[in-house]
Amino acid sequence: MSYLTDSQLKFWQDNGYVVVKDHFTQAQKTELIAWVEDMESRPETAGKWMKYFETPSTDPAGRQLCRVENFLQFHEGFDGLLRGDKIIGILSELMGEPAVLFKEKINFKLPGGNGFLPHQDAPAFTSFGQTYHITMMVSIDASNAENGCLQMSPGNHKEGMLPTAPDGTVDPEFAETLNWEYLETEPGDIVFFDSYIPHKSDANTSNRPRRALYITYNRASEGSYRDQYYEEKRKVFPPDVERDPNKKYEGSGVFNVGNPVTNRI
Ligand SMILES: O=C(O)CCC(=O)C(=O)O
Repeated sequence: MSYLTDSQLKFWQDNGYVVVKDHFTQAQKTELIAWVEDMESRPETAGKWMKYFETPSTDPAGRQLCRVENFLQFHEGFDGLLRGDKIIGILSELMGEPAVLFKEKINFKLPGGNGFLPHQDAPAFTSFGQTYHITMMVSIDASNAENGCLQMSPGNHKEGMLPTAPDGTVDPEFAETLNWEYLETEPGDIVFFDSYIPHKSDANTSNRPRRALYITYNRASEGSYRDQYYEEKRKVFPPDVERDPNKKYEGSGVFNVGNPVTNRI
């Protein structure tokens, strides 16, 4: 069974990403907003979903939610959808073999939320020996240049690891030489992208949230490491609520590549 058209599959091969427009029904889109708002409103709780915060560009003293991770085991709806047959089927078609969910997050990018430096995801996902991932971005709100939509460098997924800065992002001078395209989306659109495609985004300068799911999958043949990933992340880069005030959390390394989470030590 094929979920994607030949032209979508060709675009994927050539560019390292593909957009599936308006994948969800209106009822599903409404439900997705309610699920995202449910996760947003849940209190910071040690040992459960992981909430991360940033300092918004509009308020140097502010603390603003930028991300929730590790929530599938606490949310039946998200779990059923993101590990369900249809989504896994599409990911498996893109992978060319069975896929398994690796990790999940919601990026909130609320007004004033910061952008992401140019990066490839691959260096952040190598801890368990996996060699390849695909991330599915589900647009909850419309995204555009003003609110910090994704920007892709099409075709450069074929170049392997690009010159990298010490923080794991693409070397800034090299990044300047790449071709970048804004990828504007509507609610319910899906963008699938390869773990080697360079991407980045700007800050949200609008007065409305730019919320999106980022769900990452790997080849099932390379193992199922979601639980270990979050176990390790809790140790190395825990959410604020789990931080020991006497401990230093420097070297968040692969758990904080190119993203705006404030490292509150
Ligand atoms: O949410 C964004 O603007 C970009 C997210 C991103 O690049 C990432 O999570 O790797």
